[in-house]
Amino acid sequence: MKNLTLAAACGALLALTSCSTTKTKTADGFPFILPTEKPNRVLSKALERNYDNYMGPTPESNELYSQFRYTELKGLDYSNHDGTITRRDPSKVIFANGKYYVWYTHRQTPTPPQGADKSTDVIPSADWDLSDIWYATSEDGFTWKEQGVAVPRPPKPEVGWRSVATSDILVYKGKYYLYYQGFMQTSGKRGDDCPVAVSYADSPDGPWTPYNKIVIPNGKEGEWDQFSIHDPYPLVHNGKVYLYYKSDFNQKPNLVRMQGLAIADNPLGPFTKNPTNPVMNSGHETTMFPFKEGIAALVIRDGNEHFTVQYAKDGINFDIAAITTLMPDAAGPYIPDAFTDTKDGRGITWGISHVTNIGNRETNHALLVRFDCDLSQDLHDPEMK
Ligand code: AAL
Repeated sequence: MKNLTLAAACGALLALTSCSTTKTKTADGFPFILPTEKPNRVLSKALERNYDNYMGPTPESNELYSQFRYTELKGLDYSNHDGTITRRDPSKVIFANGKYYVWYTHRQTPTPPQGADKSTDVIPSADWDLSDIWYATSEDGFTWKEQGVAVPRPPKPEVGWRSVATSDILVYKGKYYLYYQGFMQTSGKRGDDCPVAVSYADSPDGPWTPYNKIVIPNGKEGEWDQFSIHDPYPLVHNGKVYLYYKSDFNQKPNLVRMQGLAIADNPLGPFTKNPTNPVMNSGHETTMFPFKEGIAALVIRDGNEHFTVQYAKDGINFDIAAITTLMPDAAGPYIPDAFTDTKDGRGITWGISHVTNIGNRETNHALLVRFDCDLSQDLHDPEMK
């Protein structure tokens, strides 16, 4: 009896559905069901934009739209969250020797950050001051084993003597390159000023040899990137090393950060800055990945176009492809084709990012988390149900 009722209900539903799909147009010819192609009629500005400006007219059809999920990492000890230990600004995740690797800024100081005026040789000014680059490995991406220091800050006056922070990894012709911010003064004394340095190794476990030279120098006086080159982010594209970075017009106005590109034939340079820099008018930390024939980018936090995912066929001229929310800060995705010079980038589904502003004013620090998303050609489920 129950089955019969169910069958009858299904029949009625089918009849209703087929009835409504036969009548798919309104009086003015606009379909009831949102068409995947731009309708051939006069459209409002919002509808025009819906078809012209994004990678698809709906989240379902837009492979660069995703929501984000977060999971606490197991295995990294924060003791009592008193702000004396921080882990932040993770690199991309790579897979080598049967496990995942991530590098990050690690600070362990007697006190939490105290601001530039109170900082000393042992008291940090900012969360990333007096830091070294550490690394961790994992077999499943959720439980991580901290392996200790990869690149320590070198003795004065070498590049990065005050702090080495915010690293990212490049694997190129069987060698490993870690790029990072090399601070030569306390962050916050004038601004957050630093150039980019690099160390290299034959294995992801090191030992790392510092190149001891600046590889991405600050811009000339008056240029947008005069004071800081932050968040170096290398990929292999068009047979070259494409290294994206962030700078900030001397941090004025404060809520604007932009991103530029420097290109080299070899990981140790020389790098040539793209003449139309900055290539991104918004964002904070850099997060790019090969997508189809071009490069996609997560644009978080600062600027008019924050909380967007953008795309550039040539890796230089970026357009907004999707707008989203709750994006991972300083995301370091796992990108299987980051260094293969792919012409059909598949996208990303997870990585490590950081959460800042943990604790109160006195114990401020950051921690690493895992994010999951679906910015992938292979498995696109924007809501990740
Ligand atoms: C981060 C990054 C850079 C800045 C500081 C530490 O979010 O943009 O690394 O220098 O903040």
